[in-house]
Amino acid sequence: MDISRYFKLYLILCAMFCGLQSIAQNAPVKSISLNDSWQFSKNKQGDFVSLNLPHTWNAFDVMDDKPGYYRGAGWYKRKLKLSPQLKDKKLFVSFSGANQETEVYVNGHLAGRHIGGYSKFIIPVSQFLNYKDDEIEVKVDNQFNEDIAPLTADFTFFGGIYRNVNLIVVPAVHFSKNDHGGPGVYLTTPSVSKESATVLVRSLIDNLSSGNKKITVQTVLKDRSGKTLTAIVKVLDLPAGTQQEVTQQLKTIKSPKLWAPADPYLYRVITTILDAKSKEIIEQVSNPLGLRWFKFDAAKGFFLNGEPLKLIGASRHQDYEGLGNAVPDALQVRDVELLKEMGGNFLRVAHYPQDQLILETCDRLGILASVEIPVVNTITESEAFTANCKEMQIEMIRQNFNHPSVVIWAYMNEVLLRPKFSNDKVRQELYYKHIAELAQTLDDLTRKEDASRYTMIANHGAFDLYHRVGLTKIPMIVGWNLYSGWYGGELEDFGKFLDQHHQELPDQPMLVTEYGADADPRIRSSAPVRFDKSQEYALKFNQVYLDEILKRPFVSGAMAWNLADFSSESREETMPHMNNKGLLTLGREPKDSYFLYQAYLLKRPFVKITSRHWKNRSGMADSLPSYRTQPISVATNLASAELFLNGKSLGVKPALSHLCEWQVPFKDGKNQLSVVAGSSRDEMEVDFSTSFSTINVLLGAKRYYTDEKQHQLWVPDRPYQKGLWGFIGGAPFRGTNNRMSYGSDKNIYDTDDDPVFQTQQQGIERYRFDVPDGEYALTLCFAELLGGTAKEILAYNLDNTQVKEKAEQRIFDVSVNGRLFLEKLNLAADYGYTVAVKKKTSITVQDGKGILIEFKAIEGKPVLNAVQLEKIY
Ligand code: GCB
Repeated sequence: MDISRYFKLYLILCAMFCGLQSIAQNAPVKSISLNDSWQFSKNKQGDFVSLNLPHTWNAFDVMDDKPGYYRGAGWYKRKLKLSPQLKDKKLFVSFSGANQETEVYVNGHLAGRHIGGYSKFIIPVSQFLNYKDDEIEVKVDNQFNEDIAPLTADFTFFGGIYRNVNLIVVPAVHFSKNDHGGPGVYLTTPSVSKESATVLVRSLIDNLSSGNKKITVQTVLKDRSGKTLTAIVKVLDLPAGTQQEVTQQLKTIKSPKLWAPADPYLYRVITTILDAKSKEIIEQVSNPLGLRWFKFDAAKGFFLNGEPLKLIGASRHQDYEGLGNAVPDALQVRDVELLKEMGGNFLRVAHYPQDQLILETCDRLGILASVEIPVVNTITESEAFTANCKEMQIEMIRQNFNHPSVVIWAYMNEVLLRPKFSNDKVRQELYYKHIAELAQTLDDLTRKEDASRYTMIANHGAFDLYHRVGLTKIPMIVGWNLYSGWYGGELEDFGKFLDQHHQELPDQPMLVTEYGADADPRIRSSAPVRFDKSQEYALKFNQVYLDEILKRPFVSGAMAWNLADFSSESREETMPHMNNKGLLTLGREPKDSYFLYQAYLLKRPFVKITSRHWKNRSGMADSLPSYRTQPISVATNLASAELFLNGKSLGVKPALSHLCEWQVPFKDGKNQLSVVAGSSRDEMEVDFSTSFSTINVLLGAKRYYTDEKQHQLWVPDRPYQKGLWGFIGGAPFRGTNNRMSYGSDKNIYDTDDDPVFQTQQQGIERYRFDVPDGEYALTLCFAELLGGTAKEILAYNLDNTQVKEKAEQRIFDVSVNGRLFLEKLNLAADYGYTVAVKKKTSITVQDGKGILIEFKAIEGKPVLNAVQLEKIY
């Protein structure tokens, strides 16, 4: 070969690529954040306050005791300082999300509106601008609208402009900003294998000018390091006022670097519009490109790039402690990082599309994902509802189309949870028919929009109903949200459900789209039971579920419900207004179960004391080991571990389903714990108090409660025993739902320490403390747990067999050491139902007599919910 010719060609190519690279670097700035300097008021004529976006008006009212939260309008306004030089450009305001109906006004003119709280929308504003003293006003309304999903759900519909807002400035010719919030450039990979990959780039280009334009569309493929691999150019005539679609096929990529969780290799595709003559850049869009292929197999599960891969991860809601859904970017990215650090490889973006950052981070970290629109629990049989659902689905698909992490588009969650028309079977059948039609419409639409991904519906465990209505067959994947051993049934029912229904639907790929148990980070138990909200029960629940999921190849994967605790305003329970099923707290502290997942999923050697946050403990000051001996569990992926207490071995324990457990005889004061497994270790200090100086006892409870705010430790009660303390007479209160084996799950008003008041000894006769002589402060805690206004049983409580509650008339006297302390106490009449009542007194204990509290019934049964004794001197 003529070497000089070869060299010449090399120089030409070099010049071309260098040119392309410099073009890419000179792309004009076109998107400017508009989050600052807003004014807000709930009333258009009212007093406005200054704030920055993102913002919600519900961050705090969702947490108060008053049922409900503000659902109505909010007004935002802001000045725009625009240079007159921008007059020849096209300006748009892009909202990443505002819940849920939005109207955008520019200088008093309605510029555009948007329906739906979870997708991006772009409003063209140029025609209303004066480039002098422009003002933008935005009305957002989160009131219930029967035509907009979600209608009801187990999460809070925070109102406001709660995601970022940007100003987009582009020339009259640009990638379409009028494609349902999508980027205007869409990548597909018709074929990918280890040997080669083909890539199609489809661009939508608008010419909003009054003249015809000749442009060049140039697409460049870059590798991870930024090196240009291939480039393609197309020249195009754009008649005035038209939109053109351009499809470019990139040169086949040989031996492509594949995208996978272990190495999420990302190429970049940079598409540029240039003036055909001057070569001046008009606009540029950059997209990530991950090359992978995948399939869901009904019998063998999920395959990525030809290899089986069990999908394990969690679902995510978008709110955060103290912020509602107005969460800064960094905290959102952190959520996906926490999922990755847990060893997860899948994120169910539930129950609605979330900020772009989430999927960007999934792309970058190698987390696969599903995304869904918020059709939850129920639908409205109206044309408008259907139209809105379709629009949401299109927005979701187009806006997130280029994320290689996405493998599933979903569109319904538990739509048959509480079917309407339960008193009219004929009408109900019609309702079911409409649900099936809506599902079919959304499924067809999704397959048309994107043939490269799978479709999915997530159902609750009522298999027969979903199957009969047709929802198990319409989507490509069926998702099951299963809570056996929580809302109803036993833990063992979970595996049975999977086997039985796989047999009934052998050709349908299956995911466990939800499973979980509430764990209040403040509650612990050495005798965990369903619905006690202890971290220990959640640990056990997750162990059973993970074991069952992992041993069945036909289960393509499973997503814990939920990555983090989240706001659900209408919930009561130990932490009212919250769903505590998170593996992380609302402030993203790991709970015990998070460590369990790490033990199941991480490849590197791992050992962690799961109850590491239970570091302040309290027990009984006696010689009985049962009250000083408390459990310690350790999560590990090694075969066994050895625990040391203050340097002394407590023995080696085998890891059973990734947990080793010890009963640890704590001593008063600091206890040093360390655990060793192979060459890995973990340690913690437990501060144990067995003193008589403070005793906080929960009556009728088998759980511990830590009140971090007041640094108080509450322990479960016990019957009186000489030399100690305890109740005499009565029985633990058991609420009227059959999920709880003790206590109530009602919200207790006027306190954040609901667990202190939610359990109770009913029919109590006496309470005795055999404490040494001295001065004491005694506090009795009460709440009437029976009666009050009947509330609707929340839909997500799948086990709806609530026994009708009967209020009890209850009047009693309480005396302390023979002196009347509370006379004719009538909790319901004096304070109201489920209200926290605390009565404090001081006592001088003399002559070794201790403290005797006596309860005398006048009507009904006396009760005591908790008792607190503090030694002053
Ligand atoms: C479900 C729902 C989810 C709830 C969850 C729960 O099945 O899909 O939205 O939050 O149960 O915790 O009850």
